[in-house]
Amino acid sequence: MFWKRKSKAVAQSRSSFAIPDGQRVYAIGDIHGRDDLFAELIQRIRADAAARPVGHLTLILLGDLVDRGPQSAEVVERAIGLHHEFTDVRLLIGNHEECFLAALTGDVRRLRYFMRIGGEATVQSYWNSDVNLSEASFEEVAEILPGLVPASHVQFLGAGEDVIEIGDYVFVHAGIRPGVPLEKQELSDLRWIRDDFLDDDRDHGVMVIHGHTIRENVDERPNRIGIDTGAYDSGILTAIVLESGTRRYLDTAD
Ligand SMILES: [Mn+2]
Repeated sequence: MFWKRKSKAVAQSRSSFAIPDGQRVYAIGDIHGRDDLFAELIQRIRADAAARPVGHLTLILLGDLVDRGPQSAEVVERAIGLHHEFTDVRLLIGNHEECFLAALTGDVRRLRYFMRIGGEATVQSYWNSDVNLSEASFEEVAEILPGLVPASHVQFLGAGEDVIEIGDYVFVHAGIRPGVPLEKQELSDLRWIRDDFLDDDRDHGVMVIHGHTIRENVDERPNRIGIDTGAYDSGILTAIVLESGTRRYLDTAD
């Protein structure tokens, strides 16, 4: 009779993996310098949390806050401030944080590599110097950059974790080496692994939530869920929401 706008249903799937009752986890994928999307997704999480009060809320950043997008410094600043609003904020160190921190040691070779994989945008976002960045040599950037990045940012990123376990879920930046116990995983795998993890369909005993590898849509498999939807380029930043045995997603689309 009346035209009725179809309300956006909250797709929620039940699974055999669960987190303890009374808790909710929001885990956010690779942000890569898109503070606009980060702010938007936090707003959606804020609204979601207000509409559905819960005993304990954990907010996890899956890593790769910096590089590629234009606002890396702003993203890190926003991430640091989240604890004012959310009591339990946890950060995983991504491969891009690893390279950023390495570049801040003044090592020219590491700076060069960092800038090659997307760090140039990060350097730009922190660059507040009389020296013109486009005319600066790698040696000059390696020397100047450490003085331009606030100590609070270095400390925050450096204090990130490598593995987070909650209930039947494990959160890592890139993935895990299949068949290797969690406590024996190598940092290079946790932060960098791709096909050896992505193509492996064995049961890990836990559900692995990861970022790092871009897919157009959430990549839901029986043993892992990838939520890096390529925000810096696609404009879609995704969060997975876990509660008891259910999971759903929030993103910055439409
Ligand atoms: Mn990434």
